[in-house]
Formats: sequence, structure tokens, C-alpha cells
Amino acid sequence: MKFGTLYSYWGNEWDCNLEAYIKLIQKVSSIGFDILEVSADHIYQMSETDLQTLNDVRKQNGLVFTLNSGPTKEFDLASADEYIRQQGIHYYTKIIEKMPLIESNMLIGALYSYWPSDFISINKKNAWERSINCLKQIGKVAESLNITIALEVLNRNETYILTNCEEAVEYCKKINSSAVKILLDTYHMNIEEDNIPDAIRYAGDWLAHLHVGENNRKLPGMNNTINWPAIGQALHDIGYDKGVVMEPFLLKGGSVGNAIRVWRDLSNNASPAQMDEYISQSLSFLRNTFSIQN
Ligand SMILES: [Mn+2]
Repeated sequence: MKFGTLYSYWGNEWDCNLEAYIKLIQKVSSIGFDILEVSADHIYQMSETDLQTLNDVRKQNGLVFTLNSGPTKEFDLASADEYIRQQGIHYYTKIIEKMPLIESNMLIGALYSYWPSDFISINKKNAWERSINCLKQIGKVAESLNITIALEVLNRNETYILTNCEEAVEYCKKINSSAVKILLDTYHMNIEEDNIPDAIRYAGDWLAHLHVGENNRKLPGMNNTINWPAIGQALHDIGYDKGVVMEPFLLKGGSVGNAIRVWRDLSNNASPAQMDEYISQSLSFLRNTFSIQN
């Protein structure tokens, strides 16, 4: 397995420019991670020159990138508006076409709609049909470039499209693309699944990416509300050798705190050095826990 973290752990804002990414690459590599999960939208916005610089620094530091998309409503692949769906197809096609420049082969997130859902207009059957048709087209582009799209299963408060592993597998079977798989996230699973390890075993080869976090999105091992050894066992049972990426959110405020609904400090007022120490400990914890097999 390869271990990583989302880029936003140390800050309050989603924004991150090239200079900030370069510092993050160096920090995340020095902590011992294999993966830095970056914003798919930042990659979409960056020039080819900047992407080449980003890729050079990535290579020097021995990391791989995975791309995390939190899609906005203007690119909603489930929209009843044909124009919006076409905009979405165009957007994801552009991102996928840029991914070889940074040698990344994993695009993840709730690409089937937008995030978080406002639940204003809901017809799940129609939303499935529309988004499945769009993802068939995007899947073909991804197939041609050897890129995997891992659709994230969320909880009921953030989407109505995919809220557990079973329906995500059903949805992917309808897309029927070798490039389109699923992403499970322990934070969302803890709300929706009857049994988290069993859901991982049910996903089997459909599982292309795993997000890890405690019940309140603290770092894995910080409060052990999640049964990490049982998850490690389930990952071994399915022969999982792909990404395990933390999505920790400890800081309140800013665009990140507001989007994630962090209304109090969860870091125990940590200094920057303590934030580094927390995530370093969590990485050791996960590596140890997930390396144990029966
Ligand atoms: Mn997630």
C-alpha cells in the first residue's frame, strides 16, 4: 500500500499556489509519505510550465500525486441541464489530459455530481442515468491514458447519489469502464455502512483508493473510534495494494473549516510543529496497523 495525505491539512484555505505546493511536497516527503493528494481543480488551472515544475519537484522528492476533485455545481454531471453536463465532461477531460504531465494516474472524488449537494432537486433514478452516461464518455478518455477514476462514496449529508459501497458497485457496473472504480472513506463509511470491513471486502477489486480518518475526521489513531486493525485485515483479504490517503481536518475556520463544518478547534491548539508531529505519528500508526496480517 502507498500512504498519503490531502494537501490541505496544514491550512484553512483550499487555495494553494505552485510555491506553496513545492513546500508541501518537500514537507510531506520528509515526513515519509508516498502520496500527496492535490486539488484536481488546481491542476486544471495551472499552466503547462507550472505543471512541469511541479512534476520536477515531485520526482526529486519521490512522491506520486493523486488528484482530488470536489466538483462545483457548474460541472454537475447529474444535472438536468445538458449544457452543464457538457461543461462537466469538458472539465474532466481537460484534467485527465493534463495528468500525464505530472505522471499521475488517479483522479478521485464525487465526480458523478457536485459537492456538497444542496438537495434542492432530487430524482435519484434520473441523476444516475445522466451521470452514468457522462462517466461512460469520460471513462473512455481515462482508459486511453491509463488513468483510473475513483468515485467517492459519501454520506447522506453530502450527496444522495452514492452513499454506500453496495450501490457504488452497482453504479460502476452500469458505467462498465475498466477506468472507473470506487473510493471508500472511513469517515463516510462510519455513518453509512453496517460493517466497514465487510464493505471493503464487498468492494474487492472495485476499490481503487481509500480515504482514512476518524469519526470526526481527526487523524487515524488519534481517538480510535474506527477499528483500524479490522480495516487492515479487510484490505489484506482483498489484496489491496493501492493508495491509503488521510483527509484530516483539525482546524476551524476559513474555506476548509466552513466546507467541512469544523466549528471548533480539533487540534488542541497545536503549533505548526505539533501538527507535523500528529501526522507523522498517524502515518507510523497506519503503516504498523495495516502491515499486520493473519
Ligand atoms: Mn474523502
